[in-house]
Amino acid sequence: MSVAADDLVAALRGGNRRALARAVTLVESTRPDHRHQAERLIEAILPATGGATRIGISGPPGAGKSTLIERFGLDGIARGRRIAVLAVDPGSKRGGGAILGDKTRMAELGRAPAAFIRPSSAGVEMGGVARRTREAILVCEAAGFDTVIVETVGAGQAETNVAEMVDMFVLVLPPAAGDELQGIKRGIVELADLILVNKADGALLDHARRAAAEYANAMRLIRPAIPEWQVAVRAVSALTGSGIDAVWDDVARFRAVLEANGGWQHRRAEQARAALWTEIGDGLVERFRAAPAVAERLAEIEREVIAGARTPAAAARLLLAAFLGIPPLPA
Ligand SMILES: Nc1nc2c(ncn2[C@@H]2O[C@H](COP(=O)(O)OP(=O)(O)O)[C@@H](O)[C@H]2O)c(=O)[nH]1
Ligand SMILES: [Mg+2]
Repeated sequence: MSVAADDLVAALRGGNRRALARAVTLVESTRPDHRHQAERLIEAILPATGGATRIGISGPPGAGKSTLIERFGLDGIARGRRIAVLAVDPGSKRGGGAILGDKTRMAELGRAPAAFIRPSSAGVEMGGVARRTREAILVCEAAGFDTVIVETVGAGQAETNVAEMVDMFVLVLPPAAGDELQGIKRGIVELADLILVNKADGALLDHARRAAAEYANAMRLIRPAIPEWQVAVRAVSALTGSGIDAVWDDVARFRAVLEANGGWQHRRAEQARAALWTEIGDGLVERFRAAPAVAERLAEIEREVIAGARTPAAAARLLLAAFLGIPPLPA
């Protein structure tokens, strides 16, 4: 590595915040020369990574995720934790504004020397976001953060992707009962290791408690992903802080259970395997699109498929054969 790159690694390992910010910017960049530097950087820091508890926080917009992360983060700092927060937003259009608002909301946590908050810049397709976030987690770990929180801004695929890169997936829900709850897919609930029904304060207190009881009942009917871990459901208030500090105990218990049964390492190993195949898939598609033999026919064949003149399967066989320079496989 170059001297400048060595310096960046050393400063990062020393916990220097500007170096950390620069390193995250580097792994977020899509410029090919930056991409190359980022890969060298990750390689150099790899032995210093893996130590943090990686927590994903998802839930519908407005549930109070950012407010909760700030409260949770400040409680963690009081317990001696060092907290990094990464916000992930695959929605390129409305992203910026939402994240900007979040940043302002986490103002107190953002000022704490033991915290680092990074809103992701919007405008990149999902595959790119997943890789950037995985690498940003590693960078935060190398800088000495023992807790990395990934907040998803926006819904849908982002949540599944985040669940696949963290140790513990926490769902934050508004104080509304099951069928009132829109935009939350059952599949997402099934990914949760912990469910927090937020806004258990003031006029919403009873709603939140009732919703938490309903979710707890529903979760008991789902076969737990980890037999030793019954998904906990709590009514909390990010505003008053009620119940938030106890979440740190849940995190510790969860980690202890998974470390005892091998689940912790197993989850990470499976995530690494899945990430490998994602990278292979993305890399192949990129080369496929760029190959002249494909590029010159792609638009036309795509049109034929759209028009129903060719089946997707036959078109894919044709293009793959062109890519590989071999005769098309028979159907
Ligand atoms: N009453 C109440 N309001 C909350 C609580 N947590 C967040 N809010 C409010 O809910 C709104 C959305 O919060 P935000 O943290 O931005 O939600 P996010 O979109 O999930 O990140 C804001 O107006 C918050 O002040 C809570 O515990 N109680
Ligand atoms: Mg938010």
